[in-house]
Amino acid sequence: MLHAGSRARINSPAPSPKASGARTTRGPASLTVIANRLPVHRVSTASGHRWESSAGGLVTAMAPVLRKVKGAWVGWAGGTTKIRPFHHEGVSIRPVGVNREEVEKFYNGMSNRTLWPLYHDAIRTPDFQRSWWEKYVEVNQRFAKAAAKASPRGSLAWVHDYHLQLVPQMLREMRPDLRIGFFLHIPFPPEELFEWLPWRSQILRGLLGADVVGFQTYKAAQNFSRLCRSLTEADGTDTDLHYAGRRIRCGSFPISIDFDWFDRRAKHPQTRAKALELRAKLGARRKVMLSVDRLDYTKGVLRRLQAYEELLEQGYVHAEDSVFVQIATPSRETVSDYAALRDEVEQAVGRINGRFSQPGRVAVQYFRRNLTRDDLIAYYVAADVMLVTPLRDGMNLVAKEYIACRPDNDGVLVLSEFAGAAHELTRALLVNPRDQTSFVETIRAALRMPTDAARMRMAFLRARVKRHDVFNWSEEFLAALRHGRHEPRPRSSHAHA
Ligand code: ADQ
Repeated sequence: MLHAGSRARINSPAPSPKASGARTTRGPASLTVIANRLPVHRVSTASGHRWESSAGGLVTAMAPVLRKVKGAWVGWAGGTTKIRPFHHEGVSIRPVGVNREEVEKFYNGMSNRTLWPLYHDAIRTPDFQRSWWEKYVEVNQRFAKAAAKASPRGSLAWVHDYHLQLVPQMLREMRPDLRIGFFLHIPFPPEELFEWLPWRSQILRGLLGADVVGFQTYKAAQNFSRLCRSLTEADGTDTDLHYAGRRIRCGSFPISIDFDWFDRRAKHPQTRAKALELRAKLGARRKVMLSVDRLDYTKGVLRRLQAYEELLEQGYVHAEDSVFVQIATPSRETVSDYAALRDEVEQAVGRINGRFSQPGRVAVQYFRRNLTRDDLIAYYVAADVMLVTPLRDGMNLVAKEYIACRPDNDGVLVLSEFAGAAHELTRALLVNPRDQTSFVETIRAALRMPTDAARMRMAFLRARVKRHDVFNWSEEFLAALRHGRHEPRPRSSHAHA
């Protein structure tokens, strides 16, 4: 998903050869992507500004397909100034205007204070405000209108994420000739949580406007289908619903990364040199543990720090022989829960360092900033153990990026059971981050894992992510959308990573 600002400053990865090669040649006749954010961001220059491609999985996956079919991308540019449609690298960019009040109510309010926490196990209590909902409806209507205008007759429209759940139905009413797909990047909650939503049936009906509704996991698809059967007139099975005289396919389409691109960058001599330099700075003989997250309460940063503090407290690790590097991207800082989280994290880092750091040996290295792709990859290459331990996450691409950056099959991934990625990456060390005792034990096991065992696990993980990369993901979704067919993978088929 493209969060405002979350990836705007990182370098765009140059697409791997697959992106422009044979695997994307079977493109659709024409495609419109509808996502909250545009795939470009504005960069100021001496003579004004220019548009640059944003980084991130969705842009990497969709840009080559869109270029090929001369498709369009409907989205918000991030500010409140009016921007005219333009072309960028062969893609028609169709900006949707969002004014200040709408940013507050549609984006910060309904999207990020109602839907985001509700869909993430209500880790923070969601707030329900009618005025936010009204703006959500209005802005969704605007996106639908822009998509209707941008889409040629009989073409495909692919709507993304929780900000735009009403768009499929709205677009269908305006343009019944389109085939409409929807993909949710975040979890879809179980019935007992979703039912809190005052606008629950409107949201379900909005999604049922699509021909294909895709989720990160089979469980999420199942939650959706069950809710549709109990709260709307839809009937059918977990993967095949009938509603308003139409057939709607639901299924899991786990998103992935451009594996080859990360793999190549990780092997590059410059990256290797940068990683060595990092290791030398961190302490060449120290074990390096790494976490990379948006600073979001779903990512479990505090629990991870607590587990690390216990490791230090118990004397299982010492600042002389190990270091934990936490890289955190500032995110949604105008929302109060996020500002509070930042304070709590920074206090915890200060407390741990105050207790356990040694002269020249800081226990927790904390960086609250965006890194360039190359710097981020150097950290992935430098880290002995990667801790990806969200309390709930749709997928989590960081876990897959770390795997792609371990061409020598070394390194150990500790992964939360509550990340969508855990359904595929079963050879990681899986952990329940709320169970501090086993969390501490799992980190110890990761630090002490014999090299052969670690290599075997990593080889399996790499094979899985290489086989199922982001191009594979978009092809599968578009094939289902074009042909109305999707062979859902049973959970067990995700398990042979
Ligand atoms: P996010 O919640 O943003 O995405 P994630 O999947 O981990 O989470 O993606 C984060 C991306 O930002 C990664 O590509 C990572 O490399 C990058 N990033 C993080 N911190 C960074 C930093 N400090 N500097 C530079 N880059 C940084 C949502 C859902 C996820 C789902 C994705 C895609 O919440 O569950 O995997 O969409 O569907």
